[in-house]
Amino acid sequence: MKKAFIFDLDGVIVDTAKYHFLAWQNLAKGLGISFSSAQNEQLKGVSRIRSLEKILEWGNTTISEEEFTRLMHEKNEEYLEYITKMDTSEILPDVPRVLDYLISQDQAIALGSASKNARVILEKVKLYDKFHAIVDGTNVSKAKPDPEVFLIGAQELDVSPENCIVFEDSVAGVQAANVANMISIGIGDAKVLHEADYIFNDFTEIKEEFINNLVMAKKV
Ligand code: B16
Ligand code: MG
Repeated sequence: MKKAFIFDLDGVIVDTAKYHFLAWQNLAKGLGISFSSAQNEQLKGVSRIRSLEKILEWGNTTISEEEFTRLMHEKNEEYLEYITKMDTSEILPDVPRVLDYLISQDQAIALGSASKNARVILEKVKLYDKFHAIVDGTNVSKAKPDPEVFLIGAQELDVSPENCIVFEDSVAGVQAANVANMISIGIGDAKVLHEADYIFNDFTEIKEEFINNLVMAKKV
């Protein structure tokens, strides 16, 4: 049986949240807004536009449309400086093992990320070639929890949604997978990701037997 395994990027394959945080923090500082790492948690899986809107809301600040566009560009320029230095050492534990096992089992693999920089990051960490389809922030018009990003991935792989399995670290991403009628696997804190069908701290806990069962499983 062929299933499609759809991976989120930030927080699942690599931890780019720390670079987003550095760049957003600098931007917030320039606006006189203080911004904590707890607040950064709320930006995970959230689009670039929505992230800036949230930071402005937290700081009770309004800016012009031109300033908004300029700041988003500036933030991304700084973020790009960090990610161009990334290499394979930044891949989260056991992600290559799981990807290679899926490939050995002839399963379909897609990326489903909100990031417009996803392709650059996958190239930097040398995982680009492992994906049969890449759906990212440049392909979608609706942000998670809307299921668009995962539904496009399923379509590109020609696999029906109920035969898709999504790995996600964000609440919005887990919700998007559930709305799409896909099996959702939360990667991270079980208290935060309790809406997922299965939850693991990281990929070191995901064994081949579990993957084999997923290949045979049906979403109920
Ligand atoms: P960019 P994911 C998301 O990636 C990040 O978690 C989120 O913090 C970021 O704002 C968003 O991508 C957009 O990223 O500015 O690079 O387009 O978790 O969906 O892989
Ligand atoms: Mg994520």
